[in-house]
This record gives sequence, structure tokens and C-alpha cells, in this order.
Amino acid sequence: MTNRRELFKAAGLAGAAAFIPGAASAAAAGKTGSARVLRGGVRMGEPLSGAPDLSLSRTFGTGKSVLNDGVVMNASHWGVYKAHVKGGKIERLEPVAEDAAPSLQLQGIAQQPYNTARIRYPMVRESYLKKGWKAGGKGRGSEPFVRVTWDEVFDIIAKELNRVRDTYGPASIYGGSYGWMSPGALGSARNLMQRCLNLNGGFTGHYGDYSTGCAQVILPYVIGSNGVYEQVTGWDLICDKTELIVLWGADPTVTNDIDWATTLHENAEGFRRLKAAGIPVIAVNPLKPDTAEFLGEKCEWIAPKPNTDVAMMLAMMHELETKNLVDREFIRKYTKGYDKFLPYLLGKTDGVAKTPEWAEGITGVKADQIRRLARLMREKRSMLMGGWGIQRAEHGEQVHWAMVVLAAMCGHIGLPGGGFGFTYHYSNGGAATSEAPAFPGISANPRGKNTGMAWEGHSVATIPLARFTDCFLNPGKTIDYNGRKITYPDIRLVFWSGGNPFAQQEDTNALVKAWKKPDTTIVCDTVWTASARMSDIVLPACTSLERNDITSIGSYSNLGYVAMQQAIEPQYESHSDFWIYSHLAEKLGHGEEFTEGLDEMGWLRRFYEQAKKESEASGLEMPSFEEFWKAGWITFPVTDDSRRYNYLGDFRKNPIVNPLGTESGLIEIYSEKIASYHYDDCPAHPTWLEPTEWLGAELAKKYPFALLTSKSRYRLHSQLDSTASNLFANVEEREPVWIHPAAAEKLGLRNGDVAVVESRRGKVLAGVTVTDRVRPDTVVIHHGAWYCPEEPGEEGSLDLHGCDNVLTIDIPSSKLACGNVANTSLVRIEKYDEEELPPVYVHHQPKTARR
Ligand SMILES: Nc1nc2c(c(=O)[nH]1)N[C@H]1C(S)=C(S)[C@@H](COP(=O)(O)OP(=O)(O)OC[C@H]3O[C@@H](n4cnc5c(=O)[nH]c(N)nc54)[C@H](O)[C@@H]3O)O[C@H]1N2
Ligand SMILES: Nc1nc2c(c(=O)[nH]1)N[C@H]1C(S)=C(S)[C@@H](COP(=O)(O)OP(=O)(O)OC[C@H]3O[C@@H](n4cnc5c(=O)[nH]c(N)nc54)[C@H](O)[C@@H]3O)O[C@H]1N2
Ligand SMILES: [Mo]
Repeated sequence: MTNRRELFKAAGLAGAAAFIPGAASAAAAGKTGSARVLRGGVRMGEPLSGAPDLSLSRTFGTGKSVLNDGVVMNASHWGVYKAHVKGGKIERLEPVAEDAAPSLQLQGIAQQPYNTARIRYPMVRESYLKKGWKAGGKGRGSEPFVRVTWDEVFDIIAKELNRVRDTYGPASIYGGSYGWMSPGALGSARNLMQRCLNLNGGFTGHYGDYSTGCAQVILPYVIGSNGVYEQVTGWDLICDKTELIVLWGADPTVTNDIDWATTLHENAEGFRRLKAAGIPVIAVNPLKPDTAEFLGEKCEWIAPKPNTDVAMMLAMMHELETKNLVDREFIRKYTKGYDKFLPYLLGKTDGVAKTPEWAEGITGVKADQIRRLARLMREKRSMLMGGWGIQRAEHGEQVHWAMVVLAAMCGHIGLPGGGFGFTYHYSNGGAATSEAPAFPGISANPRGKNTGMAWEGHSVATIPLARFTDCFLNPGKTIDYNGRKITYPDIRLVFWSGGNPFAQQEDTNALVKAWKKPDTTIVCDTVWTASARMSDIVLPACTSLERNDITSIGSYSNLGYVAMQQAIEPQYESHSDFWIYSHLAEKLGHGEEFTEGLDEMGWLRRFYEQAKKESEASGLEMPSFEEFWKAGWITFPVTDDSRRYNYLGDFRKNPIVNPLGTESGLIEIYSEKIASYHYDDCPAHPTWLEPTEWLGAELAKKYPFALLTSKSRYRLHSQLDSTASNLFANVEEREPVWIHPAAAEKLGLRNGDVAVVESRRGKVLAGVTVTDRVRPDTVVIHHGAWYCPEEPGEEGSLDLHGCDNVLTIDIPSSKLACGNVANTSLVRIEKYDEEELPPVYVHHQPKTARR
């Protein structure tokens, strides 16, 4: 029998060092909160003292509080925890004992409902309230907001949605609404909004995401699946078999803090084991990752110039080929197109042999070091753990393609502990998958049709996600995308729910311009983000501590289900997204179809019963919904087989019986399909292509630093910026800019100074943090500080807070993926010398007016 405790025991946990410095692992102490074991090994938590009363529905308000003081269960992207509630207020959040590395952000999460930037009421921009869409977009961001009632706001939105749909067709409504919202089967802010829009005729949606814009488009051509949302080889095999780990453009100790669902941070345990096992790790990253700091002396750091990794990988391949070290048998049996790639590698097609010396000139990494890494990866059973920041770059498609080809030449793919894996840094990929069925969730398409549904002869459209600024600005423009042509619709109304476009999208100033173009912009969020401030209509959603929901644990591991129990009443006039969109649907005349006659608890019960049925069909007993709710969570067993999962092992065993999903069934080093597109910016095999902005460009004379916008340890993108989490790292209230001591000295910058960081697209103030953890020609501003323009609503205004995307470039990675290029920008830096330092206002309420 297996259970969570045994899993941790098997993980060799005793005495392991804490993953996050200062955060003790409760799991390491051998504690467990799981009380009862059911048939099949399902474990159930102990009854909680404060679980909300199930007998009363809160969804449409009973007027009577059903909340108790005591302890309730809740969860978020950052983990599973118990909320201690007293006098209707949250006292603290306590991580469950099974959490292998409780997040540092729990304090910030506890502050979320009460934070200073909370959206308190439905609000409408002053002139929009007077004139409706005829007010025009000019005043967005600068005008005050006026408080309205929920009924009024639903009225305004419903009329406007119908006007735009009837006048221009549903494609003029942009409802792509990308964002990380909060987890939960019912509370999906985006699905609920899209459910509403779908019932009302449809909307323009998007392809892809920001995370893996390039990798998820290229890898299906190369390995036949997206490669980035896949389970990878388990930690048991890694710890037993792997002889070398190459952590290429990844920082798992930072990025595994969160999960798209919720998490028990199992990979913290994986990395502890790896450290204890003494497996050597080489981190390739212009920034020395936290993971390298954690691993200590067993981790070597190689720091290429940003955006030059493909050149480095090509040189490694050149070394393997010319020294006859390639695993020819693997190439013959499992790949296609090596012969077509080789002439390029050897310089026969372009006169440039991709030698280590050639790559040294581009990457700044010594040729000998490149040779050595190539040999090590070939000679040792190596696992290439590839991150994703590295493909958020111009020509980012080439990165993961080159990684796969390099791993193929080394020949370890499909051997236990060898090859590559692209999720060790994300949502704890590699942690064993349990026996649990997938938990259902609310559908965005209640009529079973996709966003492509037509409304009275109008078809709707889909655009590549990161091109939305371009789309708003250029209706009717036709672009290339992944082998086809796309014509932009004429967007008149933008509706965003659970995402922060002014944090996510590159080139904020271009977005300031584009965002003023539509007739109407609507944002539904919990806090006054820059996106909310730039909108006409703002809807106050409640946080996940103020509503009920259920989430699964672990996007890849699916360890169990957590009741996200309402701990406190929604603050001010906020409501759950389910409440908001049920009411909007009702205004639009689709109330019944939207709710299917169920309230919040009714839906949760339905989802749970569905999962229970499926679970029991496979011999795993789940408690009744009532018991589950009282206990707060259940976890499922994990088998030994699952712990020893070997990614691509079946393919290796027999590629005929277990072919990949590519055209040839093999790994494609050369893609006929991509060749047929004739794209000048995405050739048919991995290729080094110079980006527009990089350290080797002419422009680097004026803008001498490459900018990285890596993920912050202290936020999830922009989330928690208005809470205590923001205090961990800021300098003079600003987001830090990390700069090397040598560079800082040249510029006369010292720790604690404020600097102006400027690109061709904008300027920000940032707090100087001097550290030798970056290359001297590279600086880092971590992603997600809220945009806080000195002149609100003005294009080109100085950002006072250090918002990375004011500096970044908004161009497509290539015609293939049209991915975002968040890590391809050059900047210059100088000390901010004005006497007065303008205050950062963005964490407070915006200007308001009375009507
Ligand atoms: N320069 C640069 N840019 C990047 C990146 C980078 O590395 N560098 N990373 C990119 C990546 S990978 C991503 S995924 C995107 C992320 O972009 P986003 O997902 O847009 O970023 P978040 O800050 O997570 O935005 C989520 C929003 O949802 C709100 N929210 C939370 N819970 C709820 C809820 O229950 N209801 C409602 N209605 N709202 C809620 C939060 O307050 C927040 O404003 O950014 C991308 N942009
Ligand atoms: N704490 C925290 N965790 C997160 C998130 C968060 O916001 N905060 N966001 C989540 C989301 S939505 C996603 S998609 C994942 C993203 O996970 P990733 O995309 O892997 O995260 P990043 O920090 O953007 O990039 C990883 C590393 O790549 C490095 N890098 C950037 N450019 C280059 C380059 O040119 N060459 C090399 N060799 N390295 C480079 C960066 O310095 C960084 O250390 O993380 C998730 N986890
Ligand atoms: Mo992401």
C-alpha cells in the first residue's frame, strides 16, 4: 500500500535541508494531517472545526451568515492550507503538514482580502458613465471612477455587449482574457466570463499562451506532442540513474512555488534528494539561478549571453559530430532528417561551421567549456531539464528544437534518467502521478461548441495570444501563423476576467495606445491592477478565501482534491465570479442555461459526484460529499510504477509500435512541413538566427545591457504585488534591477540607489541591487511589478515602479509561433538624480468622483 507518508519516506526525506531557506518543511518532520484511509488507499483529512455549513446556499444570498469561526481548508496556486478564522477575520494561514516546502507567500495571501488595492465596488469611468461608449477611449487611465450598483453595471454591460454584437458581430468582442486568476473547478474567472459571452453569440479568442508560446508550437513538429505540458521522468529514476543534470534556462526552486491548480511542492523533495545523492548539475543561465544557490558546490554555473543558447547548442553538436561522438545508432533508429541538418552544422550551406570557437564569439562562453559540456552530456547519462524563459525570445522556436536534437545526438532519450524533460521547473513536473481521476470543471461552452460558434451568420475569430495589441491597432491586417493566414477582427469591446494584460503583455506603451482604441473595456479582478485602472467598467471579484470551490492538487501529479472553503464574507461589495457571471447571464437572458439551475454548492456537489463515480469504477473509494467537505481534502495513492515513470521509454523500446505523433513517427531534426511554409524566420531545422536586439547588435553600443525578466520568487506574475509579498525585495518601494558589481561601479550605482532603466520603448525607475549573480552585460528586472505611470493614461510616461514590460519588445517570435519575446530587449541605465522620488501610488485606491 502506498500513501503520502510513504511517498515522503521513500523520498528519503529525513534530515533533508529545507528547500526554501528559512521555511521548515513540515513534511520533513514526518507529520501528517491525513486521518482515515479508505478502500484503495484514499486518505481523508481530519474533520475541521469551521467548515462552512452545507445546508444553506450562499450563492444568491440568504441574508444569514453560514460561516463559523474556527479552521477551514483552502488552497491557491501557492499551496494547500488551513485558514484560522476569528471574529469573521482571517488570523493566519497554516500550511498542511504534507506540504514539502510551504510558500513564503502565505502572509501575502492572507492579506489579499483586506489589501489597500482591493476593488470594493462596481465602478465606471466618469465620462463613460455619462456618455457610454461615445465617451471614447482617451480618458482611460486618467479619469476618476464613479461607484455604481451591481444592477446598474450589469445593465450597462449587457446593453453594450448586445450593441457591439449586433452592429459588428461577435468577433468584435475580445474575450480571450488570458490569465492566471485563481484555481478552482467552479471559480474559473475566464471560463465563467466566456460561458456568458458564448451564450450571447461568441467572441474572439486566442491561440497559445505566454508560458510556452514558441515551444508548444514547434515541439509537435519535432516530437509529436507539445512536450511542455507533459509528465516527465520520475524522481526515483533521476536519483537512481542520472549521472548529470543540465538545468538549461530553468530555475525550479523559484518557479515550482506555484501550480496552475494547487500544490504540495513535491519537487522540493525531488531537488533535496538530488542534492543528497550528489548528482552533478550544470546550470546554463545568464542569471545564476536560486536552484544553483540551493544545490551549492555540486552545481556549476555557465552564463551565456541572453538569446545565444542555440549557437551554444549547435557548437556542442558540432563537437559531437566532428569528434565522432554522436550516438549514430540512436540517430538512425529514432530520428529523421539528420542528413539534411548536417550540411548546415558543418557550414556547407552557409560557409560558417558551427564550431565552439564560432559560438564563443556569440555566446561569450569559452570554446573549451562548450566542448567539455558536449562531452559530459554524451558520456554521462544526462538529463536536460529545459525551462521556458529561454524560448520567450525572438526565434524562440529554435531553442527547444535544438535541445531535443542535442539530446538525441547524446543518445540517452528514453533510457531511465536520461534525455530531456521540459516540466521539472513547472507545477512540479516529475513528481509521481496518483491514481485519481481528473477533476471536472465549469465549461466555457455550455452548448458544447467551441468559441468558433457563429452568431446569425457572423463567424468569430482566433488570434495568436501575444498579438492582441497588434490586433487592436490594426483591424483587417493579415498575418502568418503556423502555416496559415489570420486576418485580425475589428475589436470594439474588450472583456478581461482573471488576467492582467497590463502586466502580461510586452511593450506597455504600445498597449496604452491600443487599449484606448476599442469602444469599451471591462475588467473583472479582485484588485486595482493597471488593467483595471485603464478600463471603463470594473467589476469587484472576491478572492478564493471568500467563496467556495474545489481544486485538484498538482497539474501533473493530481494527488487529490481540496475543498477551498469560504473563510470570511466577501469584503465590501465584491462577489464570486460565479455570482457575477450568473447575474450577467441573467441580464442577457441566458440565466437558466448558464446556471443549469444549480447554485455554487450544487455545482461543487455535481463535480464531486462525477469524480467519485469515476474513481469508484477504478476501485478507489471516495467519501461522501458531506464527509469530504467536513474533512477538507482527500489524497490518492501513488504506485511504484508511477514513481518510476520513464518519459519516452516506450518510444525507445519500440518506435514502430509506439511511434511519436510527428509526420514520420520519429524525432524530426528536419521538418518537411515547416520547410513547406517557406518562412524566412523559421527554417526547417534548428538554426541560429540573430535577434533584433541582443548584445551582438549595433544597438548594444547605445543600449549596452540585455534585459531578462525572469519570474519573481515573491509574486506569481503580478499577483500579490499589493500585499506583504511586495516588501520582501523592493528597494525604495521599487522593483529591483539586478546588476553586476563591475557594471554598477562603472555607472556609479550602489545598492539602494534608484536607477532609470530605459529601452527604445520606455523608461522605468528601479531599485539597484548589486549582485554577482548576473553577467556584467546583463540586468534582471523580475516580471510582474504593477505598472505605475507618472502620468496615468499617457503613452510614454515614466513608470515609477519597475514594470518590466514597459521595456520589452512586442514583436512575434517568428511567423511560426507568433510567441511573445519577453527576454529579447536591450536597455541602458543611469542613476536617478532628481531630488524628489515620486511615490508609488499604484497599490492604493484610484481617484474617484461622485455623480
Ligand atoms: N516580460 C515578461 N512578461 C511576461 C512574462 C515574463 O516572464 N516576462 N511571463 C508571461 C507568462 S509565462 C504569463 S503566464 C503571463 C501572466 O499573466 P497574467 O496571468 O495576466 O498575470 P497575473 O498577475 O497572474 O494575473 C492574474 C490576475 O487575476 C486576478 N485574479 C486572481 N484571482 C481572481 C479571481 O478569483 N477572480 C478574478 N476575476 N480575478 C482574479 C489577479 O488579481 C490578477 O490581476 O505573463 C507573461 N508576461
Ligand atoms: N515564483 C513564481 N513561480 C512561477 C511564476 C511566477 O510568476 N512566480 N510563473 C509561472 C508560470 S505562468 C510559468 S509559465 C513558469 C515559467 O517558468 P520559466 O519560463 O522557466 O521561468 P522564467 O523565470 O521566465 O525563466 C527561467 C529561467 O530562464 C532564464 N533565461 C531567460 N533568458 C535566457 C536565455 O536567453 N538563456 C538562458 N540560458 N536562460 C535564460 C531566466 O534567467 C530564468 O532563470 O513559471 C511558473 N512559476
Ligand atoms: Mo506562464
